[in-house]
Amino acid sequence: MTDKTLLKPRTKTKPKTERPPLWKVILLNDDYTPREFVVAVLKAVFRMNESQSYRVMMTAHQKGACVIAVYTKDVADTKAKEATEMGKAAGFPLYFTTEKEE
Ligand code: TYC
Repeated sequence: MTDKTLLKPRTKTKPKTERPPLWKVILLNDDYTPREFVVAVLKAVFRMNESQSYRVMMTAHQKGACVIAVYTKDVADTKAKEATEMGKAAGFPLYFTTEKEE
């Protein structure tokens, strides 16, 4: 083997790994769902602690909506549906939606 061969620059570049697009789960305010119930759903479905879920609930309460977290589309859809169903099962209009993150 010659030196020339050994000194040949490496031109191979590492291909960038594509990241999947992320989807936001958004909590919408309503006038009927009790605050404690919203907090309980956030804890159960989104694995938040008491203070995190209280802050998210109050933000939605005061501003109309609050982004909870971002996930891949499947996970975001499943969690939004599951959380909305918990409200529905208890007779509340609690609503969670999803939106693609740009
Ligand atoms: N606005 C509700 C009330 O006053 C509480 C609430 C907060 C409901 C956030 C939904 O996303 C929500 N009882």
